[in-house]
Amino acid sequence: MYGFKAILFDVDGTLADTERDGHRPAFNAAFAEAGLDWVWDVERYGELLAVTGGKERIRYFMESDGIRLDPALDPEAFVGGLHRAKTRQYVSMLQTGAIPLRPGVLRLLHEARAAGIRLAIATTTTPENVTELLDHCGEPGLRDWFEVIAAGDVVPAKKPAPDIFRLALAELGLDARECVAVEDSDNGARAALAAGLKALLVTVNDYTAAQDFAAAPLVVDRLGDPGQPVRVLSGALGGSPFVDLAALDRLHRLAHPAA
Ligand code: XBP
Ligand code: MG
Repeated sequence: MYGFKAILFDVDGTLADTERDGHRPAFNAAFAEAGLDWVWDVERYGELLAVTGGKERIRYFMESDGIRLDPALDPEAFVGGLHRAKTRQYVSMLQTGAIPLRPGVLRLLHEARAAGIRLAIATTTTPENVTELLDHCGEPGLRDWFEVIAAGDVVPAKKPAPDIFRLALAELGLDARECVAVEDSDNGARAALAAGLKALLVTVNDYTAAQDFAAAPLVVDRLGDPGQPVRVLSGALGGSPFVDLAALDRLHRLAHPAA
């Protein structure tokens, strides 16, 4: 029996390493398709990840690079069109199965499901990107394991605002104290904490390892699997060699001693 009822997962950088080899080339393909000479290399994209949301990231890039649009063009329509093209490119990449889940994700999802722990997603990315990722990661029906998929433009403000986590909690009908959250980025960690999700696990990746996670109770380099131990960057797993339900239960008990 565990002290928490649900796990809320972020997607990009958490369930899968999607940014560098997924979203970034999809943006570049959309720019090329539109006849633009914009190219986001790995380093530049890392800087642009400071802004969550694909449309928001394009706007931020244009502003920071002083790119002026032809006054005859409607900026919203222009950015919206580019982003739809990017999503099309990204989805076709996902459909080839090119983006696997991170080590340990499927094991932990299986453990949670077997233990009756409810599963939800709270992500900034476009809903279609979530379902296509889950449909092409080799576990048939995985998308249906998630009771709630809160994604994209369904909320007024994106991470680090707490909105998407609050929406997922509301749809689960649960209080933040009854849940654990898993994130990968400082924007995501701030969003989860602002939503009251104190039982927060951060699994860093190449783009986020250097970010500030001082406020997160447990930070690791990945969920890990048997034979693939985890490196704990802050906090403690309490004896588990990788992130399992017992480790999350310990995290939850420390975050909510009264629960
Ligand atoms: C990360 C994001 C997303 C993606 C791109 O989402 O900031 O915007 O980078 O996806 P997460 P879209 O909350 O899962 O870490 O282009 O669909 O926005
Ligand atoms: Mg993320």
